[in-house]
Formats: sequence, C-alpha cells, structure tokens
Amino acid sequence: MIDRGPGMRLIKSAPQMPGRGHLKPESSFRVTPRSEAVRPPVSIFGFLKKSGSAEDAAQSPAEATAKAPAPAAPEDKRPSWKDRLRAGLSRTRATLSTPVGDLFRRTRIDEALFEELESTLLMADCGVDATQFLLAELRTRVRRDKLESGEQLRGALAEALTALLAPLERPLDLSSAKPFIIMIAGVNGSGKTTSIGKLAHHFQAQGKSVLLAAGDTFRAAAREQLVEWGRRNDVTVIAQDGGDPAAVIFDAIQAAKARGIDVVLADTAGRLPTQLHLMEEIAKVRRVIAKADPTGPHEVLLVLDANIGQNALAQVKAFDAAAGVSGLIVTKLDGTAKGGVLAAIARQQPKALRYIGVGEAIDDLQPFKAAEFVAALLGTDGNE
Ligand SMILES: Nc1nc2c(ncn2[C@@H]2O[C@H](COP(=O)(O)OP(=O)(O)O)[C@@H](O)[C@H]2O)c(=O)[nH]1
Ligand SMILES: [Mg+2]
Repeated sequence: MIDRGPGMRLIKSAPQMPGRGHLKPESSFRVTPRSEAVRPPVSIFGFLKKSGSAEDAAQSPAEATAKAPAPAAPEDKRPSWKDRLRAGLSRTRATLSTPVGDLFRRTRIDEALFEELESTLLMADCGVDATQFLLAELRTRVRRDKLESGEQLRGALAEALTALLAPLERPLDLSSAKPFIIMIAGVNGSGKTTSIGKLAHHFQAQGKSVLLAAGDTFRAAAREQLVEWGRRNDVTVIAQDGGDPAAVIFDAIQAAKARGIDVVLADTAGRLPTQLHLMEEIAKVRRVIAKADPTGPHEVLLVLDANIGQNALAQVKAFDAAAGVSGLIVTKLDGTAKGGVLAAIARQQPKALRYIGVGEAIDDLQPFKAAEFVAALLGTDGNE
C-alpha cells in the first residue's frame, strides 16, 4: 500500500471495466510553484533518500493534475545542455578524440594513420561494420577532396559521422494522438523509470499533461520509485500492489481518456531478454494497450544503457521482435567510453533515436541531434 501522507486525497477512480478488479491506489499531489522554485534542481533520485517533507504534506491536493504548471525551470547557474553533453561524452571523447586528436595533429594522411584510426573507432565501440563504413567514407573523401592534413581528416570524420547518425535524428511528435501512449521497455537498470521521470518533466515543459502507469509490478521498489516521483512532481501515477502489469496499464489508459490527458508513459518490467517469459510479458503489454486504444501504443521506446556497447544491438533485436520498437533512448552516455555504439546502431539497427541521457539530473535527457552530438564528441565545436 502506498502511503499518501496527510493532506492527500485520492483522485476519483477511472471507470472500471466490468468484472475487473478494484482500481489500485493512485496518487496525485499538487506542489505549489513556490515549493518547486525553492527545490534545488539536483538529481531526480534524491527522493529515494528522503521521506515526504512536512511542507509537501501541507500542500492542498489537486484533482486536475493536468492543469498543473510544469515544474519550474532549473536554475540558470547550471551549465548549458551543450556543456553537459560535452562533459558527459568526455570519456568516449578521451578514447576517440585524444588518440584521434593525436592522429589529427599529423601532417600526413597515410596508411598507418588509417590503421590507428580503425582501432580507435573500434575501442569507442563503433563496431566492425560502422568502423569499416566510416573508414571507407574517409578514404573516399581524402581522395575526392585531396585532403592532406590530420585536421582536415578530423573535419571529414565529423562530416561522415554526422551523415551516418543523421537518419537517427527523428524527434518524437506527440500530436498524432490523444492520449499519446508511450510504452517504455528495456532491461533492468537501463534507466527506464528514471527516463520516465525526465520525459514527464520534458513534456510538461511543453504544456502537455502527463499520466504515468507503474507497469513494473514485479518489483515493489520500482513502483514506489515512480509513485514517489509523481507525488513530488504533481503527476498522476496509476499503480497497483503486485498484480498484472498489463491491467495497470489498461487502467491508466482508461483514466487518461476519461481525464483528457495528453501523454501516457507506461513503465514495464525488465529482465534479461534471454528469459523468454519477459519477452512474452512485453508482447502482452503491447497487446493490452492496443485493446485499450486500438491506435496504440503510439510509441514503443526501448531504453538502452550506453555502457553495454555492442550488446545494444542484440537488445534492440530482441525487444523489437517482441514488441515492435519504434524509438530508442540511450542513457548514461556520461561515464562510458562506448558512445560509438550510436554508429553501430545507425548501421545495423537504425531506429529513431528519440532521446539521449548524459546524467542523473532531470534535464539531462534531451532530444538527439546528430550534428550537436558529433561536435561534442570530436571536439569540432571549437572547444576541444
Ligand atoms: N549517470 C547516469 N545515470 C543514469 C542515467 N539514466 C539512468 N541512470 C541511473 O541508472 C540507474 C537505473 O535507473 P532506473 O531508471 O531505475 O532503471 P530501470 O531499472 O530501467 O527502471 C539509476 O541509478 C539511475 O540513477 C544517465 O543518463 N546517466
Ligand atoms: Mg524501473
């Protein structure tokens, strides 16, 4: 049972399906703009360590969470997204850019340079296929444009990599359906629940109303993480103690329809894709969403931890077969040297890369932009 704390009021249950179980508790909680404003924009996981404050508990509850203002923008003192992106990619850049940076300081482009570049790209987890592709592109450009210096080669690599990644840059358009139902899938620890929190914030900032479905019913902690996040950010969470994930998500969609919510974000469980029953479960969630709304799900987002490198390709395959993945989120690009995996994805599993994550703060997840990413990665943004 979820502790809703004093001063909270349950939202009226959504209409029940005949013959279905009792609707689970859900929490909705208005946090005034004032208290939002004083809350420091630190890690969104801070709440895991705290219990609800007296101040929060004293807030008056709100029924229409959809009307709630978007959370206050983080303080201006934080570095810009571009700076955080550069900082986040620093380890991959250290693999790519320092050795590549050394290569780029050479005055001659020769076979030895191409060989070293090859091992550098492989070390950054671009994978064999994307590495060969990029090298072939570079050889063509060197010949065609009569490139001579390492610095020119750096520019050529930036161009080739941007062209390779550009097809992944397909931002999510929420306007085609209401509610726009997003199913979030991925193995445990990839960053699903965290990304849901960040996305809810991102969508609210665009003036959208959001409802979350705590579909990871296998782990109480996962449910509580989402419920607590929703409570603190004035977002309704549909949750249930244990039980059937598909039923929770079904109820969430009914509730979203009844309340005119813009976006439903459905969390799901995640174990290793080699455990067949998980894939069956994911497929079932998708089917049940389609029962609740024949046009949905409108997006199946697979969350990938960048640290897994080439393994990401296998995960895309497995989840795609089970649930038809339409978009990707790659998290934890900070703290990994394997950012090159995006090149492998572009070559072998070219799914729309909707968002990338470079940290734990609420605004550390942003739409993917190929040129911006490459500039931050190769130091071609004039800030090496
Ligand atoms: N450094 C970093 N950590 C992240 C990022 N995204 C998620 N995490 C961390 O990854 C861990 C697992 O995240 P969680 O959302 O619980 O994963 P889930 O099991 O897929 O729901 C958490 O400790 C998060 O703090 C990111 O972009 N950067
Ligand atoms: Mg989770």
